[in-house]
Amino acid sequence: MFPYPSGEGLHVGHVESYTATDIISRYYRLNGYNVLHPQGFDAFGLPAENYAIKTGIHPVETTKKAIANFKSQMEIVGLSYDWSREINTADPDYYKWTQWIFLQLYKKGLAYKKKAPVNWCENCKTVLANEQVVNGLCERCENKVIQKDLEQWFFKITEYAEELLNDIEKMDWPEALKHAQKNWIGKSEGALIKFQVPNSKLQTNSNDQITNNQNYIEVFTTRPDTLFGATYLVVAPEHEIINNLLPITDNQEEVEEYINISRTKNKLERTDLAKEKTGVELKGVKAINPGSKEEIPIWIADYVLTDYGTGAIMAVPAHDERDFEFAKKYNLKIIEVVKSIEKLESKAYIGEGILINSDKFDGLTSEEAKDKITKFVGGKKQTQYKIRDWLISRQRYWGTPIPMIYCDKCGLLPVPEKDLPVVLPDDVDFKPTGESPLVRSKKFHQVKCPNCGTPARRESDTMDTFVCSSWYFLRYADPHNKKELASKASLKKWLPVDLYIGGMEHAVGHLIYARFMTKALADLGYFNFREPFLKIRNQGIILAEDSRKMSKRWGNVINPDDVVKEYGADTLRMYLMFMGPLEDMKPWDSRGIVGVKRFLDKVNNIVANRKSQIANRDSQDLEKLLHKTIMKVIEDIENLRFNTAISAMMIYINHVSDGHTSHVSNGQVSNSQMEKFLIILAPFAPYLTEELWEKLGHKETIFKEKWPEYDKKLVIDEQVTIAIQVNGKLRDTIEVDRGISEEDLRPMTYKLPNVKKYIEGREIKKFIYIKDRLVNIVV
Ligand code: ANZ
Ligand code: ZN
Repeated sequence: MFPYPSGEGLHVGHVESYTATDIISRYYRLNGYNVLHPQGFDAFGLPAENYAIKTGIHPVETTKKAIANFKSQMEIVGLSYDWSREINTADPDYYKWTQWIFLQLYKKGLAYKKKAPVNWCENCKTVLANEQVVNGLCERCENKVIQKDLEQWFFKITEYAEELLNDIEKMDWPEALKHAQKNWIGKSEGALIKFQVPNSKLQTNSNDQITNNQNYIEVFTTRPDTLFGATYLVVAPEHEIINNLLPITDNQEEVEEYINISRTKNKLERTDLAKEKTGVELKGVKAINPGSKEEIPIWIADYVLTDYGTGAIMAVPAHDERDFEFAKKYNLKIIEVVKSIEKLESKAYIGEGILINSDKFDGLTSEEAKDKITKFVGGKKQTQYKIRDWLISRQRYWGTPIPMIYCDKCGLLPVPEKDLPVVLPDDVDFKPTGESPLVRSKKFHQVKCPNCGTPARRESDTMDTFVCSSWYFLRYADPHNKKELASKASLKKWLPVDLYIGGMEHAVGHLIYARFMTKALADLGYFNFREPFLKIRNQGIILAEDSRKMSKRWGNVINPDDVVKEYGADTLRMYLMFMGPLEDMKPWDSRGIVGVKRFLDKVNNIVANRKSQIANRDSQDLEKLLHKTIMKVIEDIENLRFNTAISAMMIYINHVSDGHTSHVSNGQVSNSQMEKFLIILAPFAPYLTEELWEKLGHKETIFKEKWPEYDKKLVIDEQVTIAIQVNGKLRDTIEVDRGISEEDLRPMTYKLPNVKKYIEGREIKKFIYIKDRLVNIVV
């Protein structure tokens, strides 16, 4: 995942994931593959703009500086990127295509403008996508997010909800990521059911201006089987029908006051299960339960959301927790309609079961009743998703301008493709006011209508930066193409992405947007694949030495530059890979880094200090260990288990340098053995291995070598260790020749003192032998 080029520079988390893909890339190149390992910069965004507001330095300047710094840091840690394919989302040559994509989506009806209640951050003075609201707070500044009714641009991601859901299982992704996406998409199957609101005033109202004077309320329910237990209706405070009902309620003022208060609350405050529910009854108006034909009251409550289902629910307090709590508080009727096994008095029974108090449906199971009751009342089946269309417009400066024009005569018009890019002006006062700063750039804002030529206005909102990053991987295939986003041939050659590594924080933002974009562009005919990332791995967060999150506030941030200065880039790379499994959260440990440094020093010493004349005597033990090491490193790299690959290489070097259990000593390692070892170490430690390669007399770079093969015969152990159990309990182990027969093994096990103790004087009932692995003696 490409970085946002912040002024802070690269942090160790970046280096962790970038080293992982660097090792993979170098490994596959050494194995003869063509590897595309690109890098670029997600350069638009709020931090640069906020910094500009504070200091007056233009985001173009700060971004340029930050990118230069990032690149030099990336070079220093030895990341083998193809810089000829570098991209920058804030570059007009790039965002021309972001705008072009917008236009294609617009033409397909996948981009639209609509007035809707949206998330608004009063501090950032902009709207936010749902994915950018975390626990009711702005992801950026952690201020409270409120709802506002605003005209905004959306991408119709909901049109792909079902496919986005279904394709998840086909991917090689971490389970946690799959789970997060499924929940975010949030599919529910249920029914739409209409409740009549008979009221003479409404029905005789022939005022044509009221277009929504329907006399029913439609609800979405996942439990139509509980219809006979629906003792009241609840509509969201924003529901349109309130306009129709308000004139005929007896408590208008009270209702209006309630609606006003609920406007100040955000989604989390409204739906949090732990919060006490509030509501107000529309007094004097009733609805008819279409099952029982009973009159039931209508309430307004803000725990019902306007943008889910129909914005109205049938409340079944006996079987829904929120409804139960609400009914208890306001003394509303509770009718049990699903028989529960347990007797629940202070709680709703939310499970399914056998129907009761449901007239002719009594005795049916919930499952059967769902369909039957829906049919009986003329309802219809409905699938509902939690995911909302993606709100992509922002009232900020530092982003891709939305390529649309407003003409008083011709209305809303797309900028003709030949006029792209719509370039971001630089004569702008960026102070946020709630309106896009672009409005204040006359040269930008005032244009001629592309249709009739009269003065018109440009759209002044910019796009969410997640639009820029929703397609960037495609551009790597053909980054300098002036005519197309990327040529079809290049897309076919390089995409989809084989391996994508980044943080889990992008689970439901970036990764859903990129999937949507891929599917939409595939449908527009640009390529055949429908998923952008075949394999994803999330790197774990690296904590500070004190096991807290690294933060300026705690003063515990590890700066990669400092580590490189003190220990070298190879040590930093290898330490980050050695700390633990890539996906684990793990704390920094200064002693660990010293250990890695010592290992690299040993490798250096072995090559630098050896005498060439003794160097050509191979030792058989060492040769076998080398082949085993090569095999292990291959398996581990391919499975992204870099830490255990490094352990295996450390074991080998300990043997070579006579550090450990082995009788093999330094002088016995041959040149050819050392060369093979250097090649397998090279993806991890490119600097040192390149240097030592030269010391061994080579003129070409080590990265043009071929990955060494291992000999299958040499990696098989002749000795195996067999575990000996007595009655299933491990009592001893024994080292024997591979393939030993039961007859040979049996007497040997009986003599082992730890086994003898447990079998002496007892009858041996069974001797179970699993070849080369385990014996279980049953006495
Ligand atoms: C009656 C009922 C009876 C319900 C029962 C549940 C249990 P999921 O699974 O999340 O889709 N609901 C529908 N629209 C809503 C809205 N806009 N705001 C808040 N709640 C809403 O949940 C679907 C259920 O959530 C629906 O089924 C509805 O309550 C409620 F024993 O209808 B149920
Ligand atoms: Zn016009």
